[in-house]
Amino acid sequence: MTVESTTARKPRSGEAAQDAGAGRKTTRAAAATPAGTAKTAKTARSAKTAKSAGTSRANGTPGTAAGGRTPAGSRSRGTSGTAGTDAHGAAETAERDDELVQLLTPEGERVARPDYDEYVADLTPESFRDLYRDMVLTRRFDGEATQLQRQGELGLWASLLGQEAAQIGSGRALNDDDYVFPTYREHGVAWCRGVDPVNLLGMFRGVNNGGWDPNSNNFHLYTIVIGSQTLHATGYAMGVAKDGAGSAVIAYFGDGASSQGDVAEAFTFSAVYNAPVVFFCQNNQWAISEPTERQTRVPLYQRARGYGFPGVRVDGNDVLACLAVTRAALEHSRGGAGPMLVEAFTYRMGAHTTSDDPSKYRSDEEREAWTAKDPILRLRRYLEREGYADDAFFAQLEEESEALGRRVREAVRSMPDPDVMAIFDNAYADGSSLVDEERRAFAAYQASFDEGPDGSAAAGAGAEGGK
Ligand SMILES: Cc1ncc(C[n+]2csc(CCOP(=O)(O)OP(=O)(O)O)c2C)c(N)n1
Repeated sequence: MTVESTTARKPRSGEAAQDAGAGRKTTRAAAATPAGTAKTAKTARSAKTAKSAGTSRANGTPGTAAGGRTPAGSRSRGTSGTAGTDAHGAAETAERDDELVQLLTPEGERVARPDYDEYVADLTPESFRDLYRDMVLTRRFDGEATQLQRQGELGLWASLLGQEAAQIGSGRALNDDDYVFPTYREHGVAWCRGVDPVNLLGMFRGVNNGGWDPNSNNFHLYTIVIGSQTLHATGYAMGVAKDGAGSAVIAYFGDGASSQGDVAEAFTFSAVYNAPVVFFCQNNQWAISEPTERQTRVPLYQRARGYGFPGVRVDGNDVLACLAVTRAALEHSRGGAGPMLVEAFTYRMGAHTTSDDPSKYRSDEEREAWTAKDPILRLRRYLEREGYADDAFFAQLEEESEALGRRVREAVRSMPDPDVMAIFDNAYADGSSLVDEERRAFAAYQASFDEGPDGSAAAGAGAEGGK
């Protein structure tokens, strides 16, 4: 296998980082430092130093604990869960993990991380409010979709409840020209990319196969086959590198998907081809009913090392840490240093999908413990502690949230049914005689609903016949 050149491409000068505010970009060094981060900003290195520090550690790992401080509240590092153990050990493992990057505690206190602080030193009080707003509206949209499924308006819904920080933090770390390959649960990332949430629902209602143009927002269509999008992302990133585009690609996947062969292949290829791809694993600890510790003997982020690229574990319920770590990882990949794995350690508070019942395999205590670490509550506590948001802000956001809910409900109920024959038109770009035959057979089958057994028009077969 040929290994492509590993010469590091210099980051573009004046490289802009996307601000937490929708669609805006700010040059990180030029942005104001919020009061809340003033003390940590003192330790921030210059942008140039920060960039090299972010990528030049012995193992090339941006900001792993090698040079960083132990996050407050973390305990000494334990051994990893062993496959097949009886207790749900994965959660324990992360809680004891010194390498978990955390910038905000569950109580909303800012924790200093000299190796990552500079990546969020540009955030203003407004940026923090924007991150909060993103998470609240995403949760509202998600809750609305769950209710719509319960009312029979959607066939299925995969809720992101509890994963808002991982998605908004990473989504807001992206530049406009980066490209995203999601799974089926990335509603918060879609929000950050400017995809209209209503468009996410068409596939779940069964009226289309996607609902948005991937190239309009650099956000690929949802992928149901778990893990396969990591290969698509790798191939795309290899193309990006060949084009010298200077952007990065990010592939989202879950802890369960990390057991798929596709993910292993994506890791191998991206490493040897030095592809600018960030693998963002949301470890929500359950692959439907299968807990993480039945799938791995080591924390997932450590797997990257075996493939020859860095991995880092971030507190996935801490939006600030997710933003910082993803920015660092994207800079690493854009800078020509190859792939990187980010494991966002989080928790799926709801069911896997609306057709799942987690009470069959998961304890109430576990969910309650994670409810206390709610990502939205955590940022709200920080906003209040720092005086970044007042009652008027929260009230206005509540109104905005209600309006979004109304818009989503109305839009879903008025989605037109698709033409049932359209599926045949979308099978091949240039058509196929076999599909033509199937189209004819299906049309005849549809028509049979309008006829009685003897071929005469069936009583009561009206306009709805065949639908
Ligand atoms: C290749 C493949 N095998 C099995 C499935 C069925 N399946 C759908 S979701 C899922 C679990 C995925 O868990 P994880 O990757 O942790 O992501 P999560 O849904 O928890 O976000 C499985 C096995 C599938 N969609 N694709």
